[in-house]
Amino acid sequence: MPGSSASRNSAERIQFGRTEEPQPPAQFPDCQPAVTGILSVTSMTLPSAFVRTAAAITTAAAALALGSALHAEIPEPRFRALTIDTNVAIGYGLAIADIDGDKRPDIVLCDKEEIAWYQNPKWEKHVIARKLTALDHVCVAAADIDGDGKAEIAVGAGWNPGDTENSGALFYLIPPADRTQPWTPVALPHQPTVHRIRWVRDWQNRMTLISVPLHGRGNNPGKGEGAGVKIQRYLPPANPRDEWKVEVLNESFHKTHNFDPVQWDTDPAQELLVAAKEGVFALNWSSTQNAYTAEPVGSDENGGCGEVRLGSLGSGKRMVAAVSPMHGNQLVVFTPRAAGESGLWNRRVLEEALVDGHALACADFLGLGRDQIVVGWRAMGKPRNVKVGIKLLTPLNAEGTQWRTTLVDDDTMACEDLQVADLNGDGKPDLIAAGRATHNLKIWINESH
Ligand SMILES: [Ca+2]
Ligand SMILES: [Ca+2]
Ligand SMILES: [Ca+2]
Ligand SMILES: [Ca+2]
Repeated sequence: MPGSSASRNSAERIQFGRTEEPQPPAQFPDCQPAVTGILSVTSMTLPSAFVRTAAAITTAAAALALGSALHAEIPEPRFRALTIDTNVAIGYGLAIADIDGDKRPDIVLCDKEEIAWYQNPKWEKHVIARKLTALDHVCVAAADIDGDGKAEIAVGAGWNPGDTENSGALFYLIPPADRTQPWTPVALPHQPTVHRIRWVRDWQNRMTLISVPLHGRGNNPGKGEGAGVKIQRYLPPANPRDEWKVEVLNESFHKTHNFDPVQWDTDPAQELLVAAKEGVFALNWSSTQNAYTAEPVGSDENGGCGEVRLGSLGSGKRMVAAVSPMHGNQLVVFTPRAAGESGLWNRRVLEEALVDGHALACADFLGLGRDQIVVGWRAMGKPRNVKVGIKLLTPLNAEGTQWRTTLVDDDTMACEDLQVADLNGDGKPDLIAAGRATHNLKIWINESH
């Protein structure tokens, strides 16, 4: 039942307090494709795993057969795909937030040379910034930081991962009264290779901007050795044109490709799960040490991790999903040690045939009371006959020891980034993704029962 699953889902969310995008209060009319995009609507029960190697096919088939035998009651997901934009240059980053204050979540896209938002429910595109730097834009953060119901936006740009001295840029965008018109950029101090930013709630209930660059200053970008990456917090002043206070939270990791603001403990501040060459770590403020501590969660096996998201296996049990290594082939899930045991979490490989895994989310699309994992890959630099797409992995038990793989997208999405949000207000999480080689922005409305 959608209603009971939604309540179960929100109970989980409150328990873990995981970062949630603003949710609309009531169901919206059906989401519609933008008139500018090529309409691509499919409704299907999705086939089993897309895999390219015989070994992987065998593994997936065996897992599916096992899952079918033991858990025939777990439904397959159903999605209705809509293409929102077919002219995306690279589609570096997505953020979902209500930009215009109508309580419907909108889609913000950070593309190579523009920042745009797509207005729910018709998805009209509004370009609000162009070419903030000569180099590409690379990331975007959007959330309502002042409580007026309309999201504030920050952008990372100046992208050149090969220049670990002089690249990078960071901007706060001041909105005009009409938020469909161009916003005014305010440059903030930055580290080289700014790569991922998010608005994160701190221990004083303030929304602060967290920046996680990819490399430490002066690092060899291939090896990721030398100075650690400076993970920074920016405190917005009342007037965004005034000086922003900047704090370094951690500078001990390398190749920190992504992070997830999460609720890791019982205090109201959000903690950060960071994916790095060294593994996965939970950054948490320690009042006794008066500093940020880094709790090791996931190992550096296979070259560490490049994507990370917190999920739930239900009944208060957490899981951490990750792509290993950066731009990697493996989808892994870390689950906590048994009570009383210390050390790194248990590591389980769910997929080994990803080609350039680059996007990840955990959400309960099926209303199971435990999350599924969505992973997208882009096959950058590979021949076009190497397929791209998105898979959804369903834990078939509460221990996370058996999984079923479902193909959500078969070769139409070279997934650069993906996000989950309930776009149409029906209580079921939907999927949003942006593609590089496929030059598209798509949503998948969740029609699972
Ligand atoms: Ca809106
Ligand atoms: Ca606001
Ligand atoms: Ca906390
Ligand atoms: Ca929905």
